[in-house]
Amino acid sequence: MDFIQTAPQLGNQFRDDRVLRAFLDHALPSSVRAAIESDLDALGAHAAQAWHEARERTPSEPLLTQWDAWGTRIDRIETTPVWQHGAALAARFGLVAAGHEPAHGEHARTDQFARVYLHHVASEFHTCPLAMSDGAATALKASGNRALIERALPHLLSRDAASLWLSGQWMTETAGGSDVGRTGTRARRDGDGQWRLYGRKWFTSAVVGEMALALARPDGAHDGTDALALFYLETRDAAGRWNGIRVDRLKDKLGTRELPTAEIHLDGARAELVGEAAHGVRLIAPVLNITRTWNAVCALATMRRCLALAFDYARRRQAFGRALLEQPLHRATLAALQAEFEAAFQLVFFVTGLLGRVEAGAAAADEKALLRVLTPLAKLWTGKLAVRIASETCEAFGGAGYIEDTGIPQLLRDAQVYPIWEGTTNVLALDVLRALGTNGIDALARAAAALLAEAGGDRYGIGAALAAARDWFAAHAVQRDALEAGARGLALTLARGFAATLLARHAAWAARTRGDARPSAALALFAAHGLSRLAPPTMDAAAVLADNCAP
Ligand code: MFK
Repeated sequence: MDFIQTAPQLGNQFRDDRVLRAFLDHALPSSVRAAIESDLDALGAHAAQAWHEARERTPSEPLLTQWDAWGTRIDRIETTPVWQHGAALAARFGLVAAGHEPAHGEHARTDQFARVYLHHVASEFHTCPLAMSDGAATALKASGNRALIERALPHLLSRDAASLWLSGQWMTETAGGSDVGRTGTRARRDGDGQWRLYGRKWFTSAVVGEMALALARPDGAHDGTDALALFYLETRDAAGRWNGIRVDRLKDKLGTRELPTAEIHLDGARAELVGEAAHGVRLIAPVLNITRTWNAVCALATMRRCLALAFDYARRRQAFGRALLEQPLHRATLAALQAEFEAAFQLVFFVTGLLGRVEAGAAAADEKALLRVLTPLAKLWTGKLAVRIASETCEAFGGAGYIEDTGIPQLLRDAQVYPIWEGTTNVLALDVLRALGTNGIDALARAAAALLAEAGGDRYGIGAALAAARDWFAAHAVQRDALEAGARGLALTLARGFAATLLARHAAWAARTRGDARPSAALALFAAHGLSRLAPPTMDAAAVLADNCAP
């Protein structure tokens, strides 16, 4: 009989997640921790079950049918079975609502994002429209538009699947991808004073949702970002007919294939202004920051799934006379990835805690500035890290990691969306510059110093790495091109350095309260791979190499 390798197994993804459990023990009051335990346990069980069930069925993808048999345009999108069950799970576990409910005060966002983190991989990226719905609820609250708040929030934050709404965030166009200021969609008032939208949106991930927030340029407004206005629209009328929306096609994507991302035309869609008839990017910024937080949490969830599978497999798989996990090089490889994950985990969940404090009105001014800068830092670093860990996971499985029905390649294909969605790494690095310039760099330095004091010392030169980044920022502040050219290195250094301060604090707590040496070991490994990613001066060399096509 030929040898048959046993497949990797996943246990309850809450019970098995030492890092999540210890973080929640550390960060939450015991009453909140106890109140959410059973929901997290159920989500952890569902995550494992969904993984194993997915291995046993043929993958399915959404389907767009544009015309019925008699020639009527219908634009019907059938979603996958997992998506059809998505609203029920989202409502039952409050995947959006928990972040907005007052029961757990400033801990609401930590509770919510622990749920999202456990559910994400099992959801087939149903978390994408949930993220945008959360962003829309947050932006509408911030707008103060009472009519829209009363109309949409009870649906967006519903715990009843029958009344739960999903929202889209319709920004991206053919000319305006990152440069949203090039938006071509027009907004025009008809004879009744009703705003109507006309134009093409090139990536709409939630056209199956009930509403959307969309940017458009009111007729007569000038070019550029600040003249754009933010509009609210519902996708269908009371009879279920499309509201002036045509679905041109679903995108053929590298990953996230269960997510029906569409190209659409707006052809007189009825819409309401959210605020003034300008400054729409400022009004939609809460959506950006919330979805970037979701992006970071979901990237973290992919890393955790990869590591859970890779470690389990390394215990099962024998090579050269012993389990892979007993092989020094394989063990060192996985441990280094685990260390990166543990540092990233501390950063992302620190951001969720800070968001909860800011929204609950419990935060000082410094904490608001810190949240503004840590949000893009967490998003950009975890996006890159998820791809790296997913790629290493494929390799850790050898040939099996390249075979579709193991489920491993999909983790890599899906992970590649994290650095792209919601702003690429470079766009986010430039956003970090925006945030650093408005008190962010000082807030970050003060917070890092306080965290290192709590950690009881700085054995790995974390303070020095952050100080060097701060000096680099100050030295380049007036050389805009040099500042931008080095922005990615600066951002990665700040993300790694600040994550290290958080991991140091957590490691000191874990050692003191439960004699757990693993977070300290993670910190040592993380720091050993270097905290600084500051770019050496490369402006001139980059300019020369830009001409690399000439013979
Ligand atoms: C499972 C994972 C969950 C995630 C799912 C998400 C799926 C969503 C799919 C998508 O929709 S992806 C499309 C996402 N597109 C982007 O993220 C756009 C990328 N481009 C940017 O982020 C640009 O930086 C931006 C368009 C926001 C601004 O570019 P500009 O034209 O240079 O604008 P400007 O003048 O710098 O900023 C305009 C205003 O917004 C300024 O405020 P004021 O009007 O008061 O001066 C900025 O300070 C403010 N602003 C910009 N970014 C901000 C912000 N405010 C707060 N937070 C921010 N992040």
